[in-house]
Amino acid sequence: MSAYSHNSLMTEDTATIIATYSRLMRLRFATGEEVHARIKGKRIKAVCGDLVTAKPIANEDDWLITEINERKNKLTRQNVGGQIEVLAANIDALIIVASVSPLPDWYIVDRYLCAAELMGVLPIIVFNKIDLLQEHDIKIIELQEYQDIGLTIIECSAKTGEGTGDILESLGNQCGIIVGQSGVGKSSLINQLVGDSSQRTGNISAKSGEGKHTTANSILISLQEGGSLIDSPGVRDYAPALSSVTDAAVGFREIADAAQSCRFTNCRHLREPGCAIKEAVNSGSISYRRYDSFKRVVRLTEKLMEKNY
Ligand SMILES: Nc1nc2c(ncn2[C@@H]2O[C@H](COP(=O)(O)OP(=O)(O)O)[C@@H](O)[C@H]2O)c(=O)[nH]1
Ligand SMILES: [Mg+2]
Ligand SMILES: [Zn+2]
Repeated sequence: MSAYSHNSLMTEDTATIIATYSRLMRLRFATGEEVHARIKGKRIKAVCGDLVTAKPIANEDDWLITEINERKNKLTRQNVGGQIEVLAANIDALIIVASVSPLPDWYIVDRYLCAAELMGVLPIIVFNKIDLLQEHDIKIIELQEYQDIGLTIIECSAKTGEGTGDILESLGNQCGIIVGQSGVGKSSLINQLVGDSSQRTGNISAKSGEGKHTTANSILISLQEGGSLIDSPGVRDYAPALSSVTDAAVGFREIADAAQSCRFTNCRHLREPGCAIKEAVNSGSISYRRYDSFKRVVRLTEKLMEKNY
């Protein structure tokens, strides 16, 4: 699409980032028109979901992003070097996918949950590939634990379509990002939910500066139902970027709730006397696995803080 078709005045306009490539981004204007754009300066990085201000570049099809508008929120992670990376912005729901195969890493599910709680967005746990289950009414203890703390669980199959409509129903007209281990079926779920083949994952590519076609790192797809979905880049070992150890407790809702009864207001729920969390774990009202997961997040955060200070 040519830059000239967008508007004859060639002025600045606001658009949403709907795909990111190594250096290029795809923007969609409110009119529905889409263009490719570059960003000014190397240090600012726009992500899917960002609202940006962009202007046309004279004699070029590409636009130039001049500003990233203030973000309502952002999903971040800390990478192995301890640096904080933004994965997506302005999201309403975190759709956390685990599957029958590869086997779930529940610690990763807990870390995404932790991020969702801290962002204050709706977490939706999706258990995919149920078509691979031998017995249909098998009870998965971890899913039961999540249900017990009030989380939404959707069991589905991207292959047969079973249960996938429930994801759309939970999402409504909001923007959700699909996250989870590689191979659990995130892209397959998006394809299943979108239906329209022209919008399918992997079909969105762009010419890079060298003229080569590159596949998007991350894409945002609008659903006919009114919501939108972001297919997140594969992250091997997700760790939330927490600013303090106390953030970890906020990220585990049942721990945050029970912490009101700890003897010390600054209790870290590790070795402190009068800790209501340890009592709850001993009595079985808080899952030992979730508590273990919480402690791992605390240790991760401590490591990150050592690296950054
Ligand atoms: N049996 C079965 N296979 C699935 C299902 N969803 C995805 N797959 C397969 O799992 C593999 C990984 O899927 P993909 O969508 O690329 O996972 P992603 O890495 O999370 O995006 C592919 O071979 C899919 O065909 C499902 O519901 N049932
Ligand atoms: Mg994928
Ligand atoms: Zn405590």
